[in-house]
Amino acid sequence: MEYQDFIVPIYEAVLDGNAPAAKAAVEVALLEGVPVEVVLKEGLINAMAEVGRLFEENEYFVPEMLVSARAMQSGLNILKPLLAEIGAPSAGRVVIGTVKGDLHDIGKNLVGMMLEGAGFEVIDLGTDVSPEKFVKAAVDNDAAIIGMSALLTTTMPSMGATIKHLEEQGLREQVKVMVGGAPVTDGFAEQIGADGYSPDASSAVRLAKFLVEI
Ligand code: B12
Repeated sequence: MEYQDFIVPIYEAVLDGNAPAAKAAVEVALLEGVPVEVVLKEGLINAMAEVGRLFEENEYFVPEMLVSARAMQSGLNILKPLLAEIGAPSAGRVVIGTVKGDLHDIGKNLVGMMLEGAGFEVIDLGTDVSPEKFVKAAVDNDAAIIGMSALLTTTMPSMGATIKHLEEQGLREQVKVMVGGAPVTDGFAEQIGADGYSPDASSAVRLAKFLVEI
């Protein structure tokens, strides 16, 4: 059998949002000797790219995207230790979190999973993340991007505070900042000096790739 015969079931399980099938298909592919990078790129990453496309075409909605992202994650969890071993190149590290005072994390999680699906290493700080914590995590992990999510108009200013804190630490040039969440707009992103805004998880992947120039 060809590699492709083991890749198709992975791809389809992710598109179907079937996490147990995705996990099983990844295990079979590895047992059959398909290289880890091929499983990752041609199976999981390509499938998530297709999910992103379907979402943009209004064929998939947030619930479908969430179950697909979870299926991708269950396959990725098996690959992670193996990828670390072979030192597969990552697209870059992204520190992501929901800003201080804000506990909404569904959109942030989706963005994080889509970024992982696109080959980024994601360090998820969770919710209620202070500017200091964002900046410290970016430094500690040598991150290329900080991604902040806010769902409340009252917590949006914390995004600006994080950018200020980056500037104060003399790190603004080293780290790109992208922002999102339902109340956030392009204009707001520009006003606080962020490097980019995107309205949903699939365009967040495009934005992240643009910011790290890949
Ligand atoms: C679910 C929900 C909750 C849940 C959150 C559960 C959880 N684990 O997240 C619970 C019940 C806990 C909750 C609590 C509250 N909520 Co609430 N909540 C919502 C609701 C219904 C949906 C949010 C959601 O998950 N959407 C689905 C996801 C997929 O969409 P998304 O978050 O926008 O994310 C997408 C994009 O924005 C983007 N994106 C998101 N993050 C990022 C980050 C980056 C870097 C990028 C590039 C892109 C990006 O990509 C995502 C995927 O496509 C919204 C209503 C709404 N329409 O938004 C209200 C809403 C956000 N909540 C609201 C309020 C007021 C509250 C409370 C204050 C209520 C209260 N009085 O207690 C509390 C606040 C708690 C707190 N401190 O955070 C208001 C906010 C009003 C305002 N203008 O500020 C809203 C708008 C409801 C309303 N119409 O009044 N809430």
